Amino acid sequence: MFKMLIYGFAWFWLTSVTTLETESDVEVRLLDKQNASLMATFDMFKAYDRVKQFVGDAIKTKMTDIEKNFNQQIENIGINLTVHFTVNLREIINENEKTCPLDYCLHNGTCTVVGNSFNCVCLGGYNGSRCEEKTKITKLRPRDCEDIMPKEHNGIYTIFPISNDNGFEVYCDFKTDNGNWTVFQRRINGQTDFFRGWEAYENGFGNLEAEFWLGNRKINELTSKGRHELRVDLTDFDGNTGFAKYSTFCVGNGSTNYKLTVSGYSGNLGDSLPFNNGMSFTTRDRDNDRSVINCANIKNGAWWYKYCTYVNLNGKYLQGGRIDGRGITWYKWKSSRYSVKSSVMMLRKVH
Ligand SMILES: [Ca+2]
Repeated sequence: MFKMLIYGFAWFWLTSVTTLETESDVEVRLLDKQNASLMATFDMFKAYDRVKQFVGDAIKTKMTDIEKNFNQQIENIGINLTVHFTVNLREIINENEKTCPLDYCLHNGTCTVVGNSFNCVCLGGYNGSRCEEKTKITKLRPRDCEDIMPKEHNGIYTIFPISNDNGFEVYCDFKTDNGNWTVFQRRINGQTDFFRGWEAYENGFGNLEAEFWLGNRKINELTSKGRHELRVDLTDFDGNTGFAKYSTFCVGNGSTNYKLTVSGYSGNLGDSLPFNNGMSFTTRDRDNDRSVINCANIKNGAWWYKYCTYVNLNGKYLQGGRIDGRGITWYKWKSSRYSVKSSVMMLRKVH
């Protein structure tokens, strides 16, 4: 019926638009060129978007100077009216009053008018343009440095090894040798005392940004699941550098006195570490080595001493590479009497 009226009276003046009590109807009064009136009632329960826009404009501008626009709209309505009734009148009115439709934002979200559209600010736990989606809660708990994202900067990150729900901080190296290394020892200037007892080595000490020992308990946690490799980087006082990698590296738990498992050498420092393979950790106050004396005291450090060692990276920091058997040494690189300038030990999961 409506369609017929539109084509039959295409040159009517539109004189007023009135909203009826039922939200789905709009009453439109038309006049032809002889001022004969016609009242048309639109079923607006689901109005076509362009009708919605047009009627909104009509209300807002109080029916002035819209004849031309109306005629164009009428043609469009005539074609699409039965197909595209999608918006109820309440929304039309709300838009013209510049307020949000009732319950536009779901789950108690807050709605604001932005230009010709609406914006929802959702409560915690919801997102989406109308707060319709429940936010997926994903726990970001990296197990090691490999899980850290993004990997832009070397530095301190909190990780959560499988056996540790509380997590702890480590220094991650994302640059060296394809990255993803967890650094567990660093010597650079001798400002941190490494001649310490069992408890200190068990729990760790020092500054992760500078000199430190991460701690045997944490090293055990980091190497207890899956296979890991070890990398050691050394620098002498002339600026020469060298490295050693071991494709298998594991430190046992406290019941083994943090026993070392290491094998699979590559690098240019020389293969000096396997001598310590299978040994427990020894500190100056806990002698687990095979020597009649305590190697930690002789070597001024703490290590997986046997009787005693070819590698002593927790030894005494000696300025200028001074010749001293208690220093930070790697036998096959600089003998056991040259103390290096810097030492870094780090581990990484092997896939
Ligand atoms: Ca001993």
